Amino acid sequence: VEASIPEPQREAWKKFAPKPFQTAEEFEREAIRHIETTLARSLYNCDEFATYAGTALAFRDRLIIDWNTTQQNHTFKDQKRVYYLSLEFLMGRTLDNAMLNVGLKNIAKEGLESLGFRMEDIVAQEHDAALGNGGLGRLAACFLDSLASLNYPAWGYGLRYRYGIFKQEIVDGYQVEVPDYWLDFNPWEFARHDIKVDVQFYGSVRKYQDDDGKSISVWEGGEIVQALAFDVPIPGYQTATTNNLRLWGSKAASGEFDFQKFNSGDYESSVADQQRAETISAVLYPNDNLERGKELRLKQQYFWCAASLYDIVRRFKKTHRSWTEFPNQVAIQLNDTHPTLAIPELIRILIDLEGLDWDQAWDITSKTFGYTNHTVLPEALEKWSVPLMQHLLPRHLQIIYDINLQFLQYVERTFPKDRDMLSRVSVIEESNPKMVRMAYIAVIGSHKVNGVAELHSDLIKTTIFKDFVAIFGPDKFTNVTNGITPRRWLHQANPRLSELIASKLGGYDFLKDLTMLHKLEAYVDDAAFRKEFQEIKYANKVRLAKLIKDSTGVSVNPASLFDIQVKRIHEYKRQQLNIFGCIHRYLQIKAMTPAARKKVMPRVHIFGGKAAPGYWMAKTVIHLINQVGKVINSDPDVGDLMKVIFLEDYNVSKAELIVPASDISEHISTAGTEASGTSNMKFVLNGGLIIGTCDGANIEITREIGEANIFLFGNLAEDVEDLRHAHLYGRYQLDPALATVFDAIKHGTFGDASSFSALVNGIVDHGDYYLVSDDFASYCKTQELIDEGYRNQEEWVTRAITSVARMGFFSSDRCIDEYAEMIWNVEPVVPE
Ligand code: Z57
Repeated sequence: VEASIPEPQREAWKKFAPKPFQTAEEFEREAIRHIETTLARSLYNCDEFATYAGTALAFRDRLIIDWNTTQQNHTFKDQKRVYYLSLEFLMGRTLDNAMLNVGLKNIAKEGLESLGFRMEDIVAQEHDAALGNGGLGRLAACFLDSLASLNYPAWGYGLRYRYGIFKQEIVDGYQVEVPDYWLDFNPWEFARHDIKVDVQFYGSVRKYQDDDGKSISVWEGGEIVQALAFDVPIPGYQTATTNNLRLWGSKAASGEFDFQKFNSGDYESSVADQQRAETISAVLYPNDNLERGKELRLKQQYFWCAASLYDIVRRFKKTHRSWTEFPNQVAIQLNDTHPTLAIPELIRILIDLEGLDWDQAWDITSKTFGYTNHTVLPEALEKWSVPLMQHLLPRHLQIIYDINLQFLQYVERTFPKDRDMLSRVSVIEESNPKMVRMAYIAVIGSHKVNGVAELHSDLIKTTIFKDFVAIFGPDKFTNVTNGITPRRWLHQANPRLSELIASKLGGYDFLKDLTMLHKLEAYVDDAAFRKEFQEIKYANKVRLAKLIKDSTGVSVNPASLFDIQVKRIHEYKRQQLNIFGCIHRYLQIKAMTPAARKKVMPRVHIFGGKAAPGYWMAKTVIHLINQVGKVINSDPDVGDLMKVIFLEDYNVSKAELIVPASDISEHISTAGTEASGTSNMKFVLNGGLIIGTCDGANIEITREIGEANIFLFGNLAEDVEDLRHAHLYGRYQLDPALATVFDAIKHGTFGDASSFSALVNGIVDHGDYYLVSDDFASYCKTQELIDEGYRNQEEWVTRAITSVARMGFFSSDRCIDEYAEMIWNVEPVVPE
C-alpha cells in the first residue's frame, strides 16, 4: 500500500496523531472545544441542542480515528469484502449507539452531568436518520451493526435522501404527511468531495465491429448526473472495527451546468438543470411492500447501482488482479430486487468498458451476486416497463435481453417438452406494455437466493420461484432467518434489563453471543430476580405512559395490560383485525352489568405506524383506530378498563421506548404473507409475550421459546388458498361477532359510517382477501386466554423470563455469520 506522505515527513504525523479521549474530563474538554469553535457557541448560549452537537462531534472524532485505522487495515489485509446494497438504511439515532459501542457512555454521562446536563435529554436532541420505511430498512441497519461487531470487512451502499420517510401527524384522526428534512445538522456524515462518479441516462447505443471483427457496443449521448459520496462511520460493539456506509447524493455534473444559458442570461434555467439532477436523491419513496413503477424511482435505482459498482470495481482494480479473481475479492448482496440493475451494470462494465467476452462476464457476475427476497406479495414484486427501460437505460435493456436469451436457450435444452415453461420464466412478461421482471433477473444473475424465515424460504420455492428450483436445482435456494442487533434492541433500549441480565451472567458478554441468554433459565424461580424483572417492565410501562400522555393527552394506567401493535399499516398485517377486536371488546363491556365489569382485565391497546401516502385503505384503518379511540377513551362506562391509543410518527427512536413496555404485542398477518417480521423478536427479547399467527418468524420463535409461551391463533398458510376460494364462491358465513362489530360501525358509533364502508365491504362483499372474518373468532378467543393468563402474574413472569432466555438464536450476529459462511465466503479481519 502506497502512502501519500513520504517517510521523512511522517514524523509530524506520529507526533501529532490525534489521541482519543479516555476520561470524563477529556471528554468535557473535547465537547467544549467543539461547542466553542466548531459550532461558534459559548457558555452563554449553550442549550441542550448545542450540548448534543458538541457531544456528537467529540464522539465523531473518536469514531473517525478507528474508522481510518480500519479502512487502512482492510486495504492492507486485502481480503474479500462484502458489499450490502440497500435502498433503505433505517438507522435511527447514532449518538447513544456510538457511545455504547465504544464503551464510553458512562464517561460521557459523568462529563455531561458536570456540565449541568442529563444524558437522556441530550440523547433525545438527535433527529432520527430515517432513510427507510420499515422492516427491510431496519434489517439493513441491524446488519451493519453486526458486520462491524463481528469484524467483517463490509461496506453498505445506499442513497443519501435529502428527505427521509415523512413525519406523520394525526389531525382530526387522519394521517397528515410532513416532509422530514433531516440534514440541517448531521455530524455523522462526511462529504467526500474527491469521490465523484458520472452516471449516464438516456441516449442511444451504437454498435460497430472492431479490427478483429468483434462487435462493440457504445452507449452515447443522453445526460450525465454526478454522484457524490457521503460516508457514515459504523462502529462495531467493543471492537476497533469501524466500517463504512457510503450514501450517494446527486448533483449536476460540472459540464452540465450550462454556461451557454448562463451567459445568455438564462441563469434560471441553468439552476433548474442543477435542481433536476438533485431531484434523484431528494426523497425516499414512502412505500413498504408496494411498488409503483415511477420513472424517478428507476432513475434512483440505476444512479445508486452505477455509482456503487464503479466504486467497487475501482477498488478492485487498484489491486491489479485478473478479472477472474473478482468473485474471490468481492461479494455483493442485493437487498430485495431494488438493486437488480447492478447485475446488467456489472456485465456492461466487464464487456463494454473492460473488453471481456460474454461468457467470462457472465461467470464473474453470477459468482459475485447474492439475492435476498423479502416478500411474496404480488403488489410488491418489481416490474419495469420495457419502453421506460428502453428510454432510460437502452444498453441495459439489451443486456437484459441477452441474459434472457441465454437463459431461455438453456431452459429449452433442459426441458425440451415444456413450452409453457419458457413464457412462465421469461424475464420479459408478454403484456402490453411488456414488463421486465426484476426478481427473475436477480435469481438468474445470483449464485444464491435466500428468503428471510423458514416458512418464507419454503414458500418462495413453491410459489414465485417454483420453476427456477426445477431449472437451477434446490441448492441455489436457501434460508437465512432474520435477526436483530441486541446492542440497540436490548442494551440501548432497555438498559435496566440488560444490566439485570449482566448481573446474573457475569458481565455483558451475552451482547456479543446472545445464546448465552439460556443461562437465565436458572433464575426463573429466583424470587429476587423475578421481582426485579417485573419492576423493570413496570418502569418501562410508566415511561411509555408518559409518552402517551405527552403526545395524545390520554392518561393510561401502567398497571393495565399493555397490548401493542406497531408496524407499517398494511392490509396484510391486519391492524383492522386488531381494531375490530377492540370494538368487539368494547361492545361486550358496554353490555355488562357493573358487577361483571369489575372482573374485566384492564387493557391499553396501543397502535402506531405509517400508511403509504397513496394507500387509501391503510389510511382508512388509521382513521378508524383514531375514531374508536375517541369514543372509547371518553366513555365513562369504560374508564380505565380499556383505552385505545394511536401513537403518531412511529419510528426507530420511539420503538426503543415502546418495545420494552409491552405485555403483549400483535404479529397477526394473514398466514403466508409476512416474510419474517423482526419486531416480534424485539418484543420477546424485552420480556413481552406475543399474540401471533403461524407466519414468518413467529413459527421459529415458537420453536425456540416453546408453544406454552406464545399465543398462536388463526388459519395456516396451507389453508389460505382454499379459504379465499370459499369466499369468492359464497361458501362461507361472516363471523357473527364480526357482523355485530360491523353493525356498530354502520350505526355510526364511531362517526360517519360511510368513511369506513370500503373497509367493511372489502370483507363482507369483496372476498375478504386477508381472511379477517375467518380468523376473527380464534383471535377473540385467544385474547380471552391472554386476559386469563395475565391475571396469573406468577405464571406470566415465568413465561416472559423463559422466553427471553431462549431468544439467543435471533441475534443478527448469527444471521450475518450464516450469510458470511453460506453465501459470501468472507472471513473477519482481525482489527489493528
Ligand atoms: C419490507 O419492509 C419488507 C419486505 C419488502 O419486500 C419490502 Br419492499 C419492504 C419486510 C417484510 O415485510 C418483513 O416481513 C421482513 O421482516 C423485513 O422485510 C426484513 O426481511
